[in-house]
Amino acid sequence: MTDLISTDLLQARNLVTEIPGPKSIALMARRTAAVSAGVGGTLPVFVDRAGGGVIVDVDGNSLIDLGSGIAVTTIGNAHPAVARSVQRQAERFTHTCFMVTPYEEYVSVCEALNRLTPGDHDKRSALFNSGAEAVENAVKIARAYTGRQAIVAFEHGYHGRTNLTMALTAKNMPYKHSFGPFASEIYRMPMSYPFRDGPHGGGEVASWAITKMDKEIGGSNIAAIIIEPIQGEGGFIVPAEGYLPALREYADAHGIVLIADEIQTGFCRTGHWFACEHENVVPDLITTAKGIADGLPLAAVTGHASIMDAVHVGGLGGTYGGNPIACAAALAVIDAMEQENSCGRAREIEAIMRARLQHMADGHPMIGDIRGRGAMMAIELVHPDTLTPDPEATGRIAKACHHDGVVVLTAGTFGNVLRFLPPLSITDELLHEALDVLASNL
Ligand code: PLZ
Repeated sequence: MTDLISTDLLQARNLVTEIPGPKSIALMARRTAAVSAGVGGTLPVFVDRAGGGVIVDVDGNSLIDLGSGIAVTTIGNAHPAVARSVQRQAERFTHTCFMVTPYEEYVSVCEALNRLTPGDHDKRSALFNSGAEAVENAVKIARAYTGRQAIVAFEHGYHGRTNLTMALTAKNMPYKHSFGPFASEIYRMPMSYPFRDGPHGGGEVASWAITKMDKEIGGSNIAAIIIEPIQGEGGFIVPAEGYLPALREYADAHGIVLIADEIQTGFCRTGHWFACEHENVVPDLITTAKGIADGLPLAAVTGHASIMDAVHVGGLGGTYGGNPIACAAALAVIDAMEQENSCGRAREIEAIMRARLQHMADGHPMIGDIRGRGAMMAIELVHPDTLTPDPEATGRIAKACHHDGVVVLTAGTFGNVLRFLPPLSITDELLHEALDVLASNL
């Protein structure tokens, strides 16, 4: 683990002021005066540096990072290989626009995506700037290929904040409220949610979703089914075994493009390169972003050559899509993930977290469910012995962890899920310490 972290960044939780400290408070006042109030905020501290398993704020407080910037800095923030690759690229050229004068780095990222994503069929990729933009393009591609319009999304799903992706996203607050009208031809289907459906609910939910698709839309009108193999913002909902394969089967039977949105789950986060591998589901298209480039803005759509090439020439693009610096970062990330066995590390983290969370649940009946895969784990908080969500306790515990120097995030349709997305570069010691802090705040 020699080259994973800048060596001068102490890997310890260390609070030298109250959270937030005076410098963060002063910056927060400037933020309030300068930044739109519409931009939300989780922690009141401003960052100076980050790497390994810590975020150091401007007051010198070192916080343990269980958020990875929402599943982005998977191999570790400011990973030295990424920093070097970005610097080298920035010195050569920062931008030409791939559509005007192309460059090798874009092609290399596409080659890597075509190789690493599930399925050994002939594939093509296209690069974009954000997750939402990749999702929008996947929908455009599926519509062009099928000549159909209807898009199926799911309860609790999250796909972004642009107009089309807001329509695909399930939750009103804060994502959609007052922002309509939304794009048409989007249909929302029941999602398998084992904690709430009961242990045998998976098959029933799948057949109900399929019946509804068939009766309410008609299979031959559906261009695409888009699903997160593990729902991220929705609360790390892992569908019951068999649910995703049932959708795959229905899509095959009706010529529907199955899109796996792996923007949050992709790139070793769940212990495989992509979460649909846990159930051997091969999607037709896959959207990626976040973990692909350690924080540089990059996203992609990858899939069957026949689908990806169905779009007319010039139909896909954008000024910055596949920016050379972002591509240089992605190539360093992919190389590091292969060399460092990141998928294996995600599984180690899962083993540690699952055991610790289970132990906490044994003593705290408010923990109704422990779920997730790899370094993507969560607990769902309810009023003891019921399914009634407890978002107040969730918010209170998250705040207490922040105050004690641990970055945790919340999620879920009901706001009652604490989710943990540590960078894979976190040490076991720091991970345990963060979990100690969590346990002390339950
Ligand atoms: N699809 C599965 O998780 C982004 C959202 C943070 P962008 N999730 C974090 C917030 O509150 O805005 C996400 C995702 C899945 C699509 C997206 C959208 O990716 O890069 O944020 O556009």
